[in-house]
Amino acid sequence: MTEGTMDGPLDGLFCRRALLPDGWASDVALRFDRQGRIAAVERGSDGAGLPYAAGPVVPGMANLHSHAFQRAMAGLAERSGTSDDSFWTWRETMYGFVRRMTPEAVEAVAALLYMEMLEQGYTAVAEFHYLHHDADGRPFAERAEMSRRILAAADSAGIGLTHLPVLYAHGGFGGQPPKDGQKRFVNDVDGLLSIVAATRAACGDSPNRRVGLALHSLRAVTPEEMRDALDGLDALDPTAPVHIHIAEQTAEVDDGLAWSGRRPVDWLLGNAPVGPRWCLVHATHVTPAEVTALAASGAVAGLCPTTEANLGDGVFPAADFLAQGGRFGIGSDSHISVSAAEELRLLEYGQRLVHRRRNVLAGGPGRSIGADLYRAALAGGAQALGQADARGALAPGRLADLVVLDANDPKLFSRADDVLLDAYVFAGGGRAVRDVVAAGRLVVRDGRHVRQDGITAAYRQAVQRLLRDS
Ligand code: NGQ
Ligand code: ZN
Repeated sequence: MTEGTMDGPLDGLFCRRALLPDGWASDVALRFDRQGRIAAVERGSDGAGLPYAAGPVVPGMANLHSHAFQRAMAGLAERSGTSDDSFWTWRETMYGFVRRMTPEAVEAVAALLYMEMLEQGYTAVAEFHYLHHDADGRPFAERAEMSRRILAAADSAGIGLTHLPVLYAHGGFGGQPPKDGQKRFVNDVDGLLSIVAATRAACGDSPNRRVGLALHSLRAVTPEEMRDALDGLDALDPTAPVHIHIAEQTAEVDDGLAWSGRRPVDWLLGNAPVGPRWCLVHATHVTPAEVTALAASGAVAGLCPTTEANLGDGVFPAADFLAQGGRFGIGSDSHISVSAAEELRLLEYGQRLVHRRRNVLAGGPGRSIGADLYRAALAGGAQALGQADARGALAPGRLADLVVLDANDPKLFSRADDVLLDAYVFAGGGRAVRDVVAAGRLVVRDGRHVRQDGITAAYRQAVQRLLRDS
């Protein structure tokens, strides 16, 4: 960003080059309204009176899957425990860690995370929020206390938020009782719906906030609870997004088969109104028939390649899914890595390793993989956040969420347009993010969040306390 207002809402931005819905365009003036939306897009403008973007401008990415508190344990579960460390032993570590989280810590950790997301090209996040209660598993005096902390963190970082209070009622398929490590997560349907309602009230009518609901997994809810929760959500907002963890681990698929005779994705598609409102997170283990049915449903596949690699999940058959018109978006989930470029890169690399080919996920011959993946994840991410028409594109009526790339970064230098996006995704990464505007506000300038010092200091304090009290 060059001249112009640096703080507070911007009136707009002049872009020498910008990625618009119909392709790259030159000399684009974006004008913003007071709510942080794009009011007008003028091509061939002279940019008079507007601040100039210091590099090529692309829409900001939505991060469709986050457990914010897990940011504070990133890197603490990378030490071999037994000879058979797995997703399930990682989960025990996570349960141990979650015991120490206070509302203050959740807010400080989430604020740092959301700041990092902005610095790494994400302008909005869907928070899959299941840490509801105090350390003894008792609801806080205000049941939505933890959700409010997430909202406060999003406000202080200035990121867009779709908040998804999670229904977590059981410890395994068939209504098994929750385990001790899960007690902070547990609500009945009414308890959860009251958190959804309170969070909706707290968000007011901000276009930069959305509230939906998540079902933790088919392990954690019975079919009756699922139906009741969806009915309750529909009564509040029949278009609100619905997310679920679905088939991340082979043991989960085996348990699902033992429970119902059907695999998790197959069961869900047969027993729930899965459609474009839905996001199926980690649909990793799917048969070709499930891939076809999932693509046809219009739901978004929520892919979190760095976490799925970190946890040893497996590889989602992305090539088959995309070939059938499947929609996807990306999430940083456990936040072992927080980088939009890295998720897209690993998504493609997983397919290259499996298929032993290059350039697997391109939309057709001669197309740029990085640019195709970026565009697809913009659309899928916005849809998963319940904001298909409100985010993900530089167009009138959409939120003014955008990333100014650093064309002088050596990895991007002398590349343009889609080739520049390839360089960003495969070679440049987060260092190539220069300035970020979220809902019309400049939140990252020259690679640094405008509130970096205060947010980082609060995080340091919170983490020191967390680790000291362990
Ligand atoms: C979670 N995370 O809820 O944080 C899960 C692990 C579970 C991922 N699936 C716990 N990556 O699925 O039971
Ligand atoms: Zn998750």
